[in-house]
Amino acid sequence: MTQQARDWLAQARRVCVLTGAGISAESGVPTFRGSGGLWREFRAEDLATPGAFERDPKLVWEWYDWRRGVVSAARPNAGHEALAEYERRRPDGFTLVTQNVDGLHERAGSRAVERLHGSLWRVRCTGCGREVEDDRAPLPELPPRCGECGAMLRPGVVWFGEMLPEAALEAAVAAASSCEVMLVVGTSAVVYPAASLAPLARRAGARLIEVNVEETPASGLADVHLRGSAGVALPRILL
Ligand code: BJW
Ligand code: ZN
Repeated sequence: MTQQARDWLAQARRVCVLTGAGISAESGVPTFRGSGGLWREFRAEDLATPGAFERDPKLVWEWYDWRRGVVSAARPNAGHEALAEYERRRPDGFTLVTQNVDGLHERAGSRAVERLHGSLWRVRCTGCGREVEDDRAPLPELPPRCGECGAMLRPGVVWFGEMLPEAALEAAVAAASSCEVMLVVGTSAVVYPAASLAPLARRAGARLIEVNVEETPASGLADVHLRGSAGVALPRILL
């Protein structure tokens, strides 16, 4: 199985990778679902919504501020690094699509990253719409306020019911529908439209490789399912 995946990844001219929270688990960043997927008594579905932010912006910001702290103390792991090294060796025809907002792919050196769900490190004004980078953790005041107009800021991420950034989604769909090999890593494959990318690639004729510690709805579609951690499996199949 591992050898088959290695051969496909070594030979393909166009490769698309989709990552989820599981790739950052070995960096100590909690996933959303499964064990360790809770913050206090809340699930992601309780907090990652516009309604939750309207009801209790301070609570939602406390969650993001906590996560920003966890990620700023974390480092990219062998899985992030293997993807960055693979891209350095063959930069043409490579697209890394991530649902993650932690920035660990970028910190590992990945270049062609399409972020479907925004970034923990961007904040957007709910008043004037200005969006800026802010890497302070913890933030000095919760909820933080806009330096221009004084309105409340919100995290620069995509919540349930919100549209994904159009350019990133278009690039992801283009990469998934034209790749020869799609590698799906550390995602529960239940959140749309990201979850539709693997079936799309499969329908367009791509080989599908899944790396996950568990079975997911994408496992049934996969030509090769490597059941194990990303930090161990990715260096083996990519380098
Ligand atoms: C390891 C490992 C190790 C662990 N190694 N593996 C079609 C059908 C049904 C519903 C919809 C649909 N289209 C749209 C929807 C609605 C909704 C949706 O998908 N709902 C479903 C949950 C039912 N989607 C949306 O609302 C999206 N917007 C949209 O579609 O707009 C248009 C529209 C609007 C309204 C109606 C219809 C259309 C937006 C989705 C935004 C998701 N946002 C979040 C939060 C981002 C900000 C933040 O981080 O706080 O994104 S939710 C959360 O889930 C986060 C993640 O990116 C996302 C996916 O999670 P992921 O990455 O898969 O993590 P986990 O924890 O679920 O899984 C970890 C995996 O790793 C597990 O499998 C482990 O086994 C594995 N693992 N350790 C390898 N070491
Ligand atoms: Zn403002």
